[in-house]
Amino acid sequence: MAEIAVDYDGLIPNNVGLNADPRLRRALEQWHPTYLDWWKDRGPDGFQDNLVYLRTAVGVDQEGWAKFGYVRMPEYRWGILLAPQVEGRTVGFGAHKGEPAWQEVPGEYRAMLRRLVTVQGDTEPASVEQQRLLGATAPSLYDLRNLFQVNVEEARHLWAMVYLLQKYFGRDGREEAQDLLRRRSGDRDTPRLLGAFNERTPDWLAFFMFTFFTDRDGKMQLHALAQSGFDPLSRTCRFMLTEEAHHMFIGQTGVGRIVEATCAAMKKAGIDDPHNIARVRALGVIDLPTIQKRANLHFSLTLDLFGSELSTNAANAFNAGLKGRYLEDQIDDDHVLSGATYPVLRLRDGAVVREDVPALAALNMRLRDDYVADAESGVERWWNRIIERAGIDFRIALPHVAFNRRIGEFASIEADPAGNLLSAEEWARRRDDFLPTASDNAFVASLMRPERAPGKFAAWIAPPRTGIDNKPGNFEYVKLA
Ligand code: BYC
Repeated sequence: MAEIAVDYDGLIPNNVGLNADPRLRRALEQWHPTYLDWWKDRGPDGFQDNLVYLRTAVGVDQEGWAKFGYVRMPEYRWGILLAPQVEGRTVGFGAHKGEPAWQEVPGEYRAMLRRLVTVQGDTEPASVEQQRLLGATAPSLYDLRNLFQVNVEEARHLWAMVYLLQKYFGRDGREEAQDLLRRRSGDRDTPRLLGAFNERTPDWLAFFMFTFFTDRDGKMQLHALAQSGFDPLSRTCRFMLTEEAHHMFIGQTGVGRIVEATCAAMKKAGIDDPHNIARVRALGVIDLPTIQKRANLHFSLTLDLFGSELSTNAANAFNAGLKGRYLEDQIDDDHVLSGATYPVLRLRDGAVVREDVPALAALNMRLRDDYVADAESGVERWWNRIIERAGIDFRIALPHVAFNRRIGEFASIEADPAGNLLSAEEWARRRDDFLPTASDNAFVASLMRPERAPGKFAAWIAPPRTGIDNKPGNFEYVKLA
């Protein structure tokens, strides 16, 4: 099948042939004004009239898919872009393995597929809402621009899911698309669908932790959906992953730069003990134990996004060929998993034990294990290496999966970061050693003052190694005038 070239001229840039599909175009054009109202109301607070140096997707080739330039955010070209169709692609796993990939929704799986697309779609605007107040306290123009880049691209990911809903799910798809703009992160009556997307992102440390940990869940889930036998979903997610990589880069370098500023200030002041929190804070940088507590919080909140240890939803989605495993097409097995088992951590008689369970039921945990390995390697390579190089005796470590959980097996118990089970009293007594306290958060908040001169950075965060699009250090990423 010939590829449809990217149409960049119309209201909605796309490579899905929107001009030849008037019904879909009308549905999207009707959705657009409500979307813009949502963006103005719940998107970044302020800065809507400022020129921001953003990248915009203009193609789907590996090379040269984006261009950089100054745009006002409401004028950003949110487009619908799918990765190129793979000739002769087949369903790669489950009961339909080997059959041609679906170009239309398979009737028997309609509800399940709509649910997956809706849940994925719901997270995208949720994250924009969570981050909407951060612009006021950006530690530099570089960071301000990165925040807005993440925001416009998460909003484009909303467009990507809305396209699928409106193109393939008729009337109820259009209703779901409206509801995606109606729910609100943290709202008591109409909250977002998944727990972590109703939490606050109150400061820049939270933003960087979120983009490191929670966007990485996005990466894993998008990879699993990119394996889908429903080809339009697969192609959509493959292109979204191209953008997602930069969001995680912002998180890992963001926390890395905070760690770097802390280590440099400690060395300069001759402080060897990272646990001397009062002295470190007096230098105007964030102490490493507080960074560890924030990592404990964001990691455990994000683990909840993988669902329960044993899940029939996950087994059904796999059997149906709708949601695969991470890098399914590179795994060497039968891709059906009928007799296979997988080891899962469970709670048995008050103890955490590893138990072999049917692999189909354990797919959420398999994806979560891949996630944990990916996050762990990021922590080592980006954060701990910086601390090590500074010669400071401290390591950031990810907590045990039983720590601070609200979903699944461990929601009913308390555990310390090493995975030792604690009584409710002991948890209450020691909680503040593990998770950020009100006074930790107040200290971080006290540092959040905007730095708006080009090339200048707040003292608690080091400048990046290189600029965006190779721009020089004093580049004006956001024109504030
Ligand atoms: N909060 O069978 P179970 C991203 C519900 S992030 C509330 O274990 P399942 C991004 C569950 O819905 C990636 N409810 O779960 C990142 C189910 O309800 P029903 C987003 C929860 O279905 C940063 C029941 O509990 N994409 O892209 O196997 C910025 C039983 O659960 C939660 C996806 O998640 C929770 N945490 O797995 C921007 C992919 N967990 O059906 C964007 C699409 C579970 O009984 N979603 N429940 O009413 C999915 O694949 C699955 O829905 C989940 C849950 C993995 C989320």
